[in-house]
Amino acid sequence: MMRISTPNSSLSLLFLSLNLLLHLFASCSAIPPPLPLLPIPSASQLSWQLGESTMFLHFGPNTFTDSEWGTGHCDPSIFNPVALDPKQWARVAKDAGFSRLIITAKHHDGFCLWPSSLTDYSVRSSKWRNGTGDVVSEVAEAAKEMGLGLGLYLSPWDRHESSYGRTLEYNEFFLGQMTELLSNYGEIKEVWLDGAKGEGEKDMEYKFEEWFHVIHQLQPGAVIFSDAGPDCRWVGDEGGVAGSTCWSLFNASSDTIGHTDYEYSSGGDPHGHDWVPPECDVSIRPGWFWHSSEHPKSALELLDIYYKSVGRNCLLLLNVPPNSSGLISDEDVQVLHDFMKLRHETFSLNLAETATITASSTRGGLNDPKFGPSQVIKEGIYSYWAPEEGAKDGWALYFDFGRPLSFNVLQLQEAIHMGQRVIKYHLDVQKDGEWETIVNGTTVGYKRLQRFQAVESQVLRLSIKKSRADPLISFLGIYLEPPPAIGLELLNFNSNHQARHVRLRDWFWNASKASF
Ligand code: FUL
Repeated sequence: MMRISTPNSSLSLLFLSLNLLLHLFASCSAIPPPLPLLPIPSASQLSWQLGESTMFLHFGPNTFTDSEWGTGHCDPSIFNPVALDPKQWARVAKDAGFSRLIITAKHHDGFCLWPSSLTDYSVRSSKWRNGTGDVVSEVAEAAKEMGLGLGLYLSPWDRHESSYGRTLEYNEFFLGQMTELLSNYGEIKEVWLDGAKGEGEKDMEYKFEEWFHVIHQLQPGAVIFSDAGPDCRWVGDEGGVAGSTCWSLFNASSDTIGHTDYEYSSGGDPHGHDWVPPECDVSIRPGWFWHSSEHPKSALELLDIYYKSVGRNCLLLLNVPPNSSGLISDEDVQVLHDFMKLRHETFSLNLAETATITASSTRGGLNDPKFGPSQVIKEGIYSYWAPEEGAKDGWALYFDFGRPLSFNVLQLQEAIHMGQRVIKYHLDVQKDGEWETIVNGTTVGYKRLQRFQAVESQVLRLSIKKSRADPLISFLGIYLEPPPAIGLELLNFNSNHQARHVRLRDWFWNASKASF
């Protein structure tokens, strides 16, 4: 009996252990990420957005003629930046946190900053380096050295070229110039195309579709900017301000280049079928080109623009025009330095980092840290908190700082590689055991920044009320923006100036609160 039963019981023991192993294996195996929600960004759109800000460089004959829209008929010999130093431009950009540079290879006047073989209206006909120079090449080299991406603006409107107005001929000319630029200067990260055209200009059709295909063929990693995409869109104003609700979703076919619908562009479209995130272009100075009589905005103004562009799911394209010597002026460099400092003062300490974080539910349960609530304090979009699939009891994250803390800035980010989802949320503090809402918000997208009156609290709740699908929150930051930081410009000013700047500071402080 014993001999017979032994193999049987060892067999059942084996089955039992196998079963247990299988069970253990099943409960240990990781849960996969949820499905993305279309549309989602392409790899080049993602790297563009993660870069956050690009320095725009308007430079050309206008820099020397004190004009904004050159006629296209000024003598090319006027272009002579004797101290031209694109390495200085790239250094300034790098120090100020920009990830890319975009140079006006050709503005509306038609003058080319590279020696194009298709026209003689270029650096080749200028006095600069006796016609042997190439600004685009120097910028490309400087950007590469500094680890910055390079973008090019090639204006469709050309006031010099005689074929302008004859559709076929001009489109061939334009695409020929584009091909030169995209073939000879290494990797190009962005091609910038606008729809500007002066009143009474010759009527002609730009073959945008053909241009877009050739650009993507020659530079597969480049994003194309225009009023309506295909890869990123104009936000609709030149003040650097996006709508406070701002979707990367968009219907590119609903917009026409040169005829932007401001409401549609600044807010995007929650039902859009295309991923076309917005870009906010704005100049540090009143004009796009450098003029000796103009001065840069203050660091405070730039900070406000930053909150309303990068902080509203956009890329900030800040124009810093080199002067007629070929350098970025000291006063612009100083403002950019202060702007960087202001951001650093606020964003270098995330108060949420040491908090105890819990969530209404977690995908895969609490034993799987991959989608757990603590993911939201890791920088970047690729680690994120995901709620349990189809959770019925709402979506919320709770933070306990362990002691009361003061704060006045919220940063939220979504895992946008999985699609833009959040439609409505609020941030609450606990007062005497009751929740009190301090911030209401709509879209998040790549990054949402919100300033509010400073509050003190030990406990916080982020409640997501509406979302296109399970919200995937990749980052939550809680900061204290020190009001006196805004007084940076007080340094080195006499008392009259000080009074003006204190007033300015208070105005900004109040205005920025009022706008949320
Ligand atoms: C516009 C142009 O007309 C301005 O001169 C400037 O280049 C701005 C960035 O784009 O369309």
